[in-house]
Amino acid sequence: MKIEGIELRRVTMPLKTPFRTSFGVEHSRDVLLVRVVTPYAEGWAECVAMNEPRYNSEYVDGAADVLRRFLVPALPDDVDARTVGRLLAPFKGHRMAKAALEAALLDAQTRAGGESFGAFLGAVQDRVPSGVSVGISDSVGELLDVVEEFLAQGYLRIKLKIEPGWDVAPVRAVRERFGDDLLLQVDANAAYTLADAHHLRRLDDFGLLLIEQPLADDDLVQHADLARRIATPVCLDESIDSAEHAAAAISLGSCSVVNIKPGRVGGYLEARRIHDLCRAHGVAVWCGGMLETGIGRAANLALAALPGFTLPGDTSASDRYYATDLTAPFVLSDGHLTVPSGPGIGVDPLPDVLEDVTSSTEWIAR
Ligand code: OSB
Ligand code: MG
Repeated sequence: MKIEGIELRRVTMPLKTPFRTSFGVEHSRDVLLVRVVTPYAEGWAECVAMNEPRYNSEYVDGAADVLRRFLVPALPDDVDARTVGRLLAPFKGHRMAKAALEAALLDAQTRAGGESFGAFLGAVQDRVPSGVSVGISDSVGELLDVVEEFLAQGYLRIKLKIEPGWDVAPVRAVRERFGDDLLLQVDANAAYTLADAHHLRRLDDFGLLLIEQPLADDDLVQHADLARRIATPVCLDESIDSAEHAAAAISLGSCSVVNIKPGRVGGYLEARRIHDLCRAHGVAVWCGGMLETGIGRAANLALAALPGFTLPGDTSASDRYYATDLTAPFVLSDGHLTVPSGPGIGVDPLPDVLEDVTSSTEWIAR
């Protein structure tokens, strides 16, 4: 596939309500979009790096910088999207930036071939069950109202963000109010240490599906220790940034579930490798999110339709975060989202919306 040029476009997407986690509060999403232009088709992708390096070490200005200085120039004029991972491997880290470039090329290539991204990846479902990630609230009463509203919309699984001081009480309140049948899990974003093992064991009483990333991202050994001390299944997010990390985590017993985010692991093809590995080892996976617009959401839905995604993901509807999405909105139907079936990721940015939210564009000609 011949590349004519690549556009880096920054858009500012206001969030409907602030989203609070143990690492910070987001009020709006500053998104980097990558558009690749080829003679046959254009490809779009979304870089999931956030404004500040708090979730992991990447941040959006850094992603734009490494793309323009190193990653885009490393591509030959004629490239098969499936080789991009190997071509970019000499540059360490920067997985979110690499993932966006690879995804834009995969979109262009599958569009040109008239194939949907889901079909390309090996999707076996035409719709996927939706969960929702619920931020830290100011009070338990407020949290219960928020959860009630999401359940009324049809979400099939609730994930509560937790941190020290906001864990057992909100979990107990949600469990008591909405009953034992509610699929409920928590995400600590690395806010605890192994010294909290005793405290975290109190969550065992609430029948949680899993606890996501309780400890530091670089601590597979301590996660294995914790996993032996609590009954709630341990799921890893930040700790898994490649198939090699997933293999190590499985060998050590650090987790029994993995949250797969394509951006975090360097792309959809690496995400699929992690899926394949976990599936072979009987480790459940689900598709995480990074407050994506419709562009990233569409591609995530294709991935979440692979057979090993046996738990509902954070693949929520467009209106979870955005009053106006960049694409035609993804709407919940019976608690599910439909996997796009058109060529490539199956969605395009709406020109008027895109124009409105764009703060800058940069064209890198080849
Ligand atoms: O840890 O899963 C996470 C959002 C931003 C960064 C990290 C995380 C999250 C979420 C929300 O939990 C996922 C989503 O709804 O897109
Ligand atoms: Mg997480």
